[in-house]
Amino acid sequence: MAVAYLGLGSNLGNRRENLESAIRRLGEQVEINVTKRSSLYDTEPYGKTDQPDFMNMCVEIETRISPLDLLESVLSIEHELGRVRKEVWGPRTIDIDILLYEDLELSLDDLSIPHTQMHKRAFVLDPLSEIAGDAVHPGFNKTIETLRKELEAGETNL
Ligand code: PH2
Ligand code: MG
Ligand code: MG
Repeated sequence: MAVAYLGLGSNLGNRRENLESAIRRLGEQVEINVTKRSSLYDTEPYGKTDQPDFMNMCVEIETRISPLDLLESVLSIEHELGRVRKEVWGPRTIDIDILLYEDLELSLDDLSIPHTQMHKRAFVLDPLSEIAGDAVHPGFNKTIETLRKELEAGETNL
């Protein structure tokens, strides 16, 4: 079994319900078990700021499926939950990002692991450090808790 971490976010409709539905659907996939979940974080929109606040969280999963099959699975759950892709970084009912997959480093057109922006985003590192503080980011060779502290202190990892 591979251990992977996903970041979830919602800023349209009933945000909490959207996150709960996404987690339920993830767990319903035959080859995915949701093994840990962080608490929920109410966060200000990052990047494109003129949109509603987000609710963010992270989950740990155990899975036998490959990263690309996992991507397909999360995209289909986003689609089922009514996500419409109108603009990059725009408001969404649900966003599910693959953050880490074991200690894999992968860079494809549609999928990069670790997620290329995760170390710059408190809305990812805060919930992720709750459930995976000791997990090592293979690109930086630093733990999630270290990355979280560095971001908080304004030390940038570019
Ligand atoms: N997702 C984005 C862009 N900005 N801001 C917050 N607070 N939370 C998000 O999940 C988020 C964002 C693109 O995926
Ligand atoms: Mg995202
Ligand atoms: Mg996404």
